Amino acid sequence: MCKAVLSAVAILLTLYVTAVSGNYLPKTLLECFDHKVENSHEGVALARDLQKHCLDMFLHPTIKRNMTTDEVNYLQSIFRKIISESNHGSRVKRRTKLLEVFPKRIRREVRDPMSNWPKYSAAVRRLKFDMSGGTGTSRYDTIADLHRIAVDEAHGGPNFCPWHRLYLLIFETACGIAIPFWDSSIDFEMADPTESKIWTEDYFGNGFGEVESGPFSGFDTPIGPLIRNIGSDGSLFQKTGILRLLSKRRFAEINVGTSPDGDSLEDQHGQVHIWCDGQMNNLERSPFDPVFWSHHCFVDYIWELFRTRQKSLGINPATDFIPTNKTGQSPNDEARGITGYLNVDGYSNRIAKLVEYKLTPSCPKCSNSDAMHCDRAKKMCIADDRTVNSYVGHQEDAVKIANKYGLSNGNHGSAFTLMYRDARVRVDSVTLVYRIVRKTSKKLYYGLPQQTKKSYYRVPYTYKGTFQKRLSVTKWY
Ligand SMILES: [Cu+2]
Repeated sequence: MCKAVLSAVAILLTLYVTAVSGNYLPKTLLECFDHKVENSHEGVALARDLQKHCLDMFLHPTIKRNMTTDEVNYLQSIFRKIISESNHGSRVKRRTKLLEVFPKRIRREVRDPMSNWPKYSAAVRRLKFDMSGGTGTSRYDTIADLHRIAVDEAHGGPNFCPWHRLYLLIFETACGIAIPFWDSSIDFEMADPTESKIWTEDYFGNGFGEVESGPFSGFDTPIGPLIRNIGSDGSLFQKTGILRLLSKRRFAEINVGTSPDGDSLEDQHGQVHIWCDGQMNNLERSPFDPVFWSHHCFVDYIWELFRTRQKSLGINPATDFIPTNKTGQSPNDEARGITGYLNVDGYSNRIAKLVEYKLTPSCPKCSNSDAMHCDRAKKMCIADDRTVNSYVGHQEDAVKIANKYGLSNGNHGSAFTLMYRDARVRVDSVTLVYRIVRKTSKKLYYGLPQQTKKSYYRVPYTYKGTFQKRLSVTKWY
């Protein structure tokens, strides 16, 4: 009780001091409001979701929790499965029966009817709500948390590809079914990729606002409900960019920091994270959006195409290392968080052999997919428009969140760095809306502890007129 009073006083004091000193909003919160809403043209409902998302990010401090023994044991059991599976090929025949751990991992494009998307996505949902560990953390969340632990050792250097290759195997083993990859260059070819059928209940669920349709609806994450804001910034994979990578010979030429032209697989992949936004645009927490697995599976697919080409050029990809002084990124360092594995295993042909990739759909058939078609002029498969807008509005009470978590400043992890702005993303000058949103956000923030639901909902509507006007006149491409 006393604590509650003290913290309430502390909050009021903070508000008073910031008001007097002229810093109206905490910087992180202001930046989030500004950036998200500036880049959003989907109307009031989305703006409200985004404002709430900013509050969530602000109010949830990063929990540096340690894994429980049960969680560690669970992960260990998965590692052991993969180890025995990868030993399979090198052992004598009599062990064959014993080691039928996993049916062949055949990975296909999400929208290829053979990809088993319905089965796979159901398995993901099962894992998300699998609380059998009894620790209050679902099996999905335990695996997703590994990424936060390995942020430094798995990004910004040569270990990006090998670490994520092992990471995909872990998730896939837990699901018990091959991960379908998302070739986002199929969507990039559309006039407006945010209209792709992939953002419907048949595939990833809605791309704007909190995810409330499809197999991942209602997913909660450590930084609030699962949310997306597709096409606001960044870029999807582009065929020209992929071909550029595939024309290189050595790993160092496609690696971030060592590629001579500043182009790398990791940078290109980061653009897609930014494009999806929400949890996907949070370096530590991105695996909490299941889109992560299919996106990273495509990154791994590109790497495998690269490796295959290397072999044809007489280069062994399993030993094509780059010297690095980055902590935990050397080939013989342990793969961070993946006990029993070294980074070198991620490069190995033994691990690569566990997976078989089917080529991404191509013309004229485009795998007979119901979500893409062959453009005969361009000679490439292009994603279909969804026929209905899958966005479902959502209303949440900011007061509840504030009361539950208290107004503490939170550190929510660094974002994927922005390399360049793609001309096709929906960014144009929104000075007027921007100014109004700043004002309403300020009100929203100040009002948090006492504000009634009614006045909270009134806030976004104050700029409704402006938004609708802009929607009718704005074309982003
Ligand atoms: Cu990552």
